[in-house]
Amino acid sequence: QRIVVLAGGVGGARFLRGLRSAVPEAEITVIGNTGDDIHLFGLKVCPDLDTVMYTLGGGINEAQGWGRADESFTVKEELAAYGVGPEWFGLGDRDFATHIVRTQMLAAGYPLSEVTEALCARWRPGVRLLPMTDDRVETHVAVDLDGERKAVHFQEYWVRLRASVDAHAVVPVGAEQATPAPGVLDAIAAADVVLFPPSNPVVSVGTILAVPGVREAIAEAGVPVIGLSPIVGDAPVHGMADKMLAAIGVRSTAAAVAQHYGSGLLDGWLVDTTDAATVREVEEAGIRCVAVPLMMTSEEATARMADEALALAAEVG
Ligand code: GDP
Ligand code: FO1
Ligand code: CA
Repeated sequence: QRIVVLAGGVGGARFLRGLRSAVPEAEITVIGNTGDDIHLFGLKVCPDLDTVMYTLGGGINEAQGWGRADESFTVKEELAAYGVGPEWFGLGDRDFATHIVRTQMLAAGYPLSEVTEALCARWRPGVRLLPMTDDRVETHVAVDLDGERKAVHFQEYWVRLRASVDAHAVVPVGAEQATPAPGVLDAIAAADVVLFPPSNPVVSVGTILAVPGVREAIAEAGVPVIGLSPIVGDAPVHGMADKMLAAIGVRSTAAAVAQHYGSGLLDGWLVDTTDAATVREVEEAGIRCVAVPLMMTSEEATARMADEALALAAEVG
């Protein structure tokens, strides 16, 4: 079985760990979001790709969901002693090594997809991890700061500002000119099923779908497309995804997110059991919908979610 998953960071990575254990024999290709990528201290940082790689490779800080386990911050402290920031983004010593290797390979001319493959040779995530594109795409968020409308990098909005101000627009800068990374369209065309994990619908899955050709390839593949809601009971399970949904005029409910993806893209949608009352609304929008427990409290619970998604795929397919 060939499974393609469009993944962001923490939500995508945790789901993938459950999927991998639910179907160990499946060939899983992950198309990772690179809109969160940022250049810091001259280094290229890819938070969502790294979160997937570390989580599946056993190197993640479990409590935090991102960054390395057993981390120290000596380099960051030394940079701060030189007055070199930003101080609001926490890069640890172990994590720094990843960004150094990545930046060195990029400077030598390797595309991000080959760099990611090289990094994964160490972590052996058990899935094929592809960046959505080798081109530079950076999500920017329009906000009002000091009485002025400004566009800030997504990480600045999310990490420095903690999404404390309203977002007026979310723009994946560069996406329109980007092309899918090698292997992305082929993986979609060869897939038996495409899954949208409980990732951020706007800045994770939405950004991947904004790369020209990806959405079309999914529609043309003619295989079941199944999503799992990141919204449970009118709020994101973690984080501030509601801020991003508000920016694009979508309510923070499981049903609204399903309708935002739309029946032209989605065949099936899983909502949490607490949202069972919304199943009808989703089905009336032409999307098959089932309510099952969607809290990723353990790998076993997450594997059950993956099984439910694949069962729904078999049903609609
Ligand atoms: P990010 O890049 O680190 O923000 O991660 P993703 O975009 O992959 O996923 C973020 C989304 O995961 C958030 O909007 C959360 O609501 C959702 N999420 C996190 N944990 C859970 C969970 O246990 N269950 C569900 N259904 N969603 C979750
Ligand atoms: N998230 C934070 O909230 N604060 C941080 O200092 C931070 C550092 C960081 C370093 C490396 C990395 O791969 C991820 C990191 N993240 C941090 C998470 C990252 O910003 C994610 O993109 C967001 O949480 C949302 O996707
Ligand atoms: Ca992300």
